[in-house]
Amino acid sequence: PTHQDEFQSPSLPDQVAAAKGRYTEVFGNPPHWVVAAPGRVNLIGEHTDYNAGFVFPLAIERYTVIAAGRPLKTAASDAVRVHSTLFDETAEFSLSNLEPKRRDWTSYLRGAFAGCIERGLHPGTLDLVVDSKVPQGGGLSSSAALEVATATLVEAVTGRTLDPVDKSRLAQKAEHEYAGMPCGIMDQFSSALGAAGKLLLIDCRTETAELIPLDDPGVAVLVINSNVKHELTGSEYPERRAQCEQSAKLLGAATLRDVSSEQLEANRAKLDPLLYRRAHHVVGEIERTTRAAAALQAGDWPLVGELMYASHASLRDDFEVSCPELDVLVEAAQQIGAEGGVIGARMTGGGFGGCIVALVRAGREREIADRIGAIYLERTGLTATPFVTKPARGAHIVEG
Ligand code: GAF
Repeated sequence: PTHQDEFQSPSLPDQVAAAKGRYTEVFGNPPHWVVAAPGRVNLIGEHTDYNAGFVFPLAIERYTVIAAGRPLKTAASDAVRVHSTLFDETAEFSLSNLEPKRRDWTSYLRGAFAGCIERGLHPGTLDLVVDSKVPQGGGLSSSAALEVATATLVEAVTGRTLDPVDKSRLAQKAEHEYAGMPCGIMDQFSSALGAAGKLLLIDCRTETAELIPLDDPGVAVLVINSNVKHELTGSEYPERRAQCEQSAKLLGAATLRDVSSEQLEANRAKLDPLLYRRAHHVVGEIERTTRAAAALQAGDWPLVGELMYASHASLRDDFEVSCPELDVLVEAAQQIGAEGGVIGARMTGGGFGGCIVALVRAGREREIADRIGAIYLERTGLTATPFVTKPARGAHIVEG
């Protein structure tokens, strides 16, 4: 089985040892620095970040690790060689010509290096090995993990420290300009600022977060990958973003964060039915997110569950970013229900495939995952990949 089939969290020390081993094989000497940055799963608050709203994610115990060192032979002072264990290939680029328009897997690295250099942190020539346990295309922010890991590596190499919020902005800009994806701040922020045992209630207007413990020993986080990624043109995300901005404008507000449910209803006539549904999702989702954070802190699990299911329904019906496979997974979870140990479930991330996140009763994770997997297989013919995680530590320097 590949790492994507691991139900429990993979060991970070083992991953670090493997990445170092690979570095030595590929480049002929051991690495000097090792850094790690996690993926994330969002508990609730979807498509709210670019509307200046709230999101409520946790970093997951699945890391992108970079091992790095200086080249053995004197290379050009700006040359970077990077070996990917996923693609089993080594690419090269120059720090003096980072080429924002070239789109390939090195975009995330090139974009993050550019942001660091802009801030006066120049790492100089490097050899790198990148190894990731964050499933690709699963909506768990594998790209943010790579951007944030790269910026963290530059901190290690230069001995300087970036403000972590600025680091997430730099990584977000890499995603915009080098990967061509106009994302919000959630994914990079979660990877940079994640904390063990804590959820992050991020206010995307002020770019500040409240750390909220997930410390009920009776509750566990279960993530289930649908293993589908719908091949869309890629225009859906920017299109949703534009529709949100358009609705805010028609409502006379700077952002949808500034619109309450009451205001939206009172001004419904100003929006066509499609824009109304988009705005209805965002305005409702921002409210659900702060309510869910309060309910979680109060240990009101039935309410947290109800808000998660409502979030899913809203993403499916009003925002239209779910897909049949995600709907089947959430329906299966809901069918098993509280009696079967499921607190709540919803799609997580941008949508159109990827994962669902469920809160379940601790001790029943495997049994619940198996039951959902069986229903999923029966209804779609597909195999889902489940795993459990606790909120994980954010990006950090491991060695060097
Ligand atoms: C993607 C984006 F990158 C995030 O910024 C966020 O908008 C999310 O989709 C939807 O909540 O992960």
